[in-house]
Parts: sequence; C-alpha cells; structure tokens
Amino acid sequence: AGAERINTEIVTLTRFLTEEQAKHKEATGDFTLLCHALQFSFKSIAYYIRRASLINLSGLAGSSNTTGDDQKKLDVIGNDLFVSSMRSSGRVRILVSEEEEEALVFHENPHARYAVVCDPIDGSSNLDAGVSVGTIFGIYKLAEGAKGTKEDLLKPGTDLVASGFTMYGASAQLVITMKGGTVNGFTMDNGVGEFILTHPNMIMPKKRAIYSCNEGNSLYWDEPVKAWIDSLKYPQEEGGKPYSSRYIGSMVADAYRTLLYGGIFAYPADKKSPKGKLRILYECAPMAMVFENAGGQAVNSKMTRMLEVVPEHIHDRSGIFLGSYEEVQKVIDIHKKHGQ
Ligand code: P6P
Repeated sequence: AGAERINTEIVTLTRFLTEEQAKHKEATGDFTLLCHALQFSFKSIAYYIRRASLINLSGLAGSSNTTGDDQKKLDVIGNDLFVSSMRSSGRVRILVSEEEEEALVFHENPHARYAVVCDPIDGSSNLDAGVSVGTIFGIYKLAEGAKGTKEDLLKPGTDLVASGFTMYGASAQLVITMKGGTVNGFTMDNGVGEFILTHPNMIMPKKRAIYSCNEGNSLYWDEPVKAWIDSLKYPQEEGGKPYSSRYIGSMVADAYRTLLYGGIFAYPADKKSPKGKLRILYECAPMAMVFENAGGQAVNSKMTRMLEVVPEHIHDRSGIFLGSYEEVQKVIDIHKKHGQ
C-alpha cells in the first residue's frame, strides 16, 4: 500500500494495430501484417544507425542513387532492409524507394493489395555528424484489378490509407496516421523491443513563431516567398516580435519538431530547383497527411493543397510549405496578395 504504482496501461504499437483492426469489421488483417513488417524494418534500421560509427558504416558507399545523390553505406543497408521486409511480408505488391530507380514489383505477391512508398533513410547526408535522420513512408491500397505497375502509384496523397515517419534520434520515434484518423506517436523502448504509445492523438498548435527553411537559397526565391520570410523576420504590426529560426536540414527532424512545437517548415521551389527539391511520393505527401490529420496544413509552391498534387513520375519533386494551420495560411495569403 502506498507504493508508487507503476503504469501498467502500456499500449504497444502491436496492441494499437490490433485495436485499430478491430474497428474495421471488413479488415482481413493484411494491413496489420504490413504494419508489423514496417515496424520490424524501423527496428532493424535503428540498430544499424546506432552502430554506424562502430562498424564503419559511415561514409560513402561509392555509388550514387537514381538522382545522382552520393549514397551512404547506410542508405544502401536501410533500403535493403526495407525492401526485404516489405517483400517478405507477402502483403506488398509494389514498392517505390528513393534508392531504387524503378518501382519494385513483387511478383511473388501477386494477390497483395498494398503499395508502399518510402525514403528509407532521409537526411543521410547529415548522418556522419550525428544528426537525427529518419524513414518516411506511405501506404496505398491498389484498386481492384490493378496490374501492379508504377502507374498505380501516380496518385494524389488523398489516396493514402496511412503514412508516417520514424525519426532515429535519442530514441526511435514513430509517428503514424491512418486516412481520416488521428496522429499517434510511439517511442521505441529498447528494453522490451517495442514501440510504446507516448504521444496519443497529436494536435498541432494553431500557430507558433518558428520558421524552418534553408535561407541559403534566398537568392533563388521568388518575390512572395521573400515577402513572407521578411514578414516573419521584420514584423510590421505594432509590438510584433521576430520569429525564431530552426533548421536542421533533415526533413524528419525538422518535421517532428514542427509537429510537436508548431511553426512552419518550408522548402520552396525556386530558380535553382524549379520543381522543388523534396519528393512528392515519399517525402511531401506522407508528411502532408500527418500534418493535416494533426490540424495543420500543407501546400506546394503554387499554393495547391499538397495532398491533391499528382506526381508525374515516381521520383517527381515539389516545393512544400508544411506546418501549423495559421502559419501556412500566412504563406497562402501573401501569395494571394502577390496575385498567385
Ligand atoms: P538542403 C536531406 O538531404 C533532404 O532531402 C531533407 O531531409 C532535408 O529537408 C533537405 O534535403 C535539406 O536540403 O538543401 O537544405 O540541404
């Protein structure tokens, strides 16, 4: 009596997925099994990232990926782990990865009904500096009779059935959301080898004076973007205070902070990257769904709702403004003022 009672109401990701499945009477369990394979790949990737410096996994793999980015050894290992986990789940028909030029069609899973898009290790250029990197993923359900070709994936993010990311920071943090659902954050407990629900029903602050972008690109920005940034740095309203700048250069880390604290992350399309830098399928759309389900919003450089943007090819890029509802609204309003 009187002893500190420990919290025995522990919700693991495994239990969370079981309870989610129970809400859908028509569920076959395929989605649940796919998510178990997903969580296994996060655990495996986390293991190698933590040991990278110990077993000489840092540094370049001496190869480059589909778009000429130098591949780190961990990029290759992360991709191989992810591909193997998705293939062996038996529930994935087709997989698009930043590290694979072509979509991978799993002929051994001819009746599988899901397609997965992913960036196995996003932000890996920061790895050797110990910066948090992450895996970004999205899950699409294939239409009846789909042939399982990459065209099945040239869809708007509104078709996503689930999306999220895992950030490999002090501990592995998984954020996942289902279509029309809430956003839930899980923290990896290495002691029991489970993701534990630590951030149920994440709701973003409506506004927060933090902006996150690479101002080293200012020279290339168009007028509305420059006007927006200046309005944050040199507030015109009486008593207005300048925003804080926070930029890590790893999308998952910048996105996770923005989701928790509020504010806005931006990677605008500009004169140097006219289509933007970040990829629609496995960076922009999955993040946009998480942020919308947490009460925020996400638009591209034309101020189109990010989830309605359809990629022209599987590695297509886009500008993106992602964050608290009112912070993104400021960008939209300034673009309207500039006639865009
Ligand atoms: P820059 C990392 O290389 C990445 O793909 C994202 O994770 C990150 O947000 C962005 O590029 C950083 O780009 O041009 O600021 O280095």
